[in-house]
Amino acid sequence: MITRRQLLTATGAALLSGSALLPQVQAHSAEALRPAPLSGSSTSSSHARRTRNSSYTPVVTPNGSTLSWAMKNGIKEFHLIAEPVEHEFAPGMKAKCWGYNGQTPGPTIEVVQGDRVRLLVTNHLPEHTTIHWHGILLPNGMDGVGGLTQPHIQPGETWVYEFVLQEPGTFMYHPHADEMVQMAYGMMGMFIVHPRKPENPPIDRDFAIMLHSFAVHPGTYRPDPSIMLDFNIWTFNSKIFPATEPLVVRTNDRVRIRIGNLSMTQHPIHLHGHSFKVTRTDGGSIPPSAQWPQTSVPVPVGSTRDIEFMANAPGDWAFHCHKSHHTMNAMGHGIPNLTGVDQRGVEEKIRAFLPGYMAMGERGMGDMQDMAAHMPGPKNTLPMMMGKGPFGNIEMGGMFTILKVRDNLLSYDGDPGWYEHPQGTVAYKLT
Ligand SMILES: [Cu+2]
Repeated sequence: MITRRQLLTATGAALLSGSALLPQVQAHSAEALRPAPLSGSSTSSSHARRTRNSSYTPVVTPNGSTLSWAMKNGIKEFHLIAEPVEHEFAPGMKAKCWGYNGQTPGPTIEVVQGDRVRLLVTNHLPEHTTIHWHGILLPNGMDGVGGLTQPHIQPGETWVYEFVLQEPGTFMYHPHADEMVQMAYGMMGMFIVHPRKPENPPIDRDFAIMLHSFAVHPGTYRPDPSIMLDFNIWTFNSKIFPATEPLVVRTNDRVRIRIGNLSMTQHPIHLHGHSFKVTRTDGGSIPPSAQWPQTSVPVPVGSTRDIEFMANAPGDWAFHCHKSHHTMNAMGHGIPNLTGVDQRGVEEKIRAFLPGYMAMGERGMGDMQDMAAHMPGPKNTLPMMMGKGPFGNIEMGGMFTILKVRDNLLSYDGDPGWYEHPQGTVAYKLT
């Protein structure tokens, strides 16, 4: 069988290099060797792709964006504004968060190894802040640790960080000032450095996902920074399923997913239907001889993991944290265990005090999603599960999304819908 890549090579990259639908072709073309563009535009998550002037496949930040920049005398200049953000985790639940440039996580910073960057940081928060560039090798005074390497950035002030990116990789940024509060409110972002030399083999689809958790008690709107372990909102790029955007790829695309973790617990991130290798951490690249095949990667707190694989299996593949509570939403927490308890009689008595009370979970909790649909819950919170699939409820929320691998994809934009299974390839009921 001829693969798509072989076909493209055979037909000649030049022939196809103008097609926006075949971004990977341009990696092989002369266009890829042109100097970097003079300005970068802010791209919405699913529209990012290799442009004619870049030597890399732009990273897609699902539900997020990439920070624009301007070239000033050979320096790439970025501007981050630390500010309060009204954030929606999924329809039905909002919170008063803090972030950068109107969002949590902040926009992804994307540069090339060897670039000199100037990062302007303006503080529109009610208290002081700083930004630490996590994992990046830089002069000590640019490290952004309030009190240790610089005075704090007071409200209204703009401070400047300037350094040269020495190593390629997946890094992060976050405050090193009142961390417990500022990070609990959502202040963080990804910082991606592409290698100066185009990658071989090239990456066709490159995604960035920041893992985080929030404690937003039902009926409240401000994340609780005093919570240390018992969070109730577990997020991919500060969104919970089904509000998490799917990862859309073509069959046989070479895919990288960069995962950062600035929550307070480790997350084993699991991909269905594929085998991947961990190619890099925020400490550097892992030599091929030390990479082993995996389907789950533990992403420790305060670190990043890059995974790479060939998306060689068409379908809708779950991509999620393997801690089962982390694929549940707020109302799955701190509930009484009533499995096996016959609650007849009790239900009516409780209803006299709590109108609308319904007995929960006598046969397990699989019925809870349907119950939640017609049972008014407390204000500003979400039922423990709320996904819907082509075969019924997907009984998850939280850190869950779907890798959608398609043979005949015309565009990476938008959601291609549910996978249409070839006949005879779906589990069936014995009759
Ligand atoms: Cu987890």
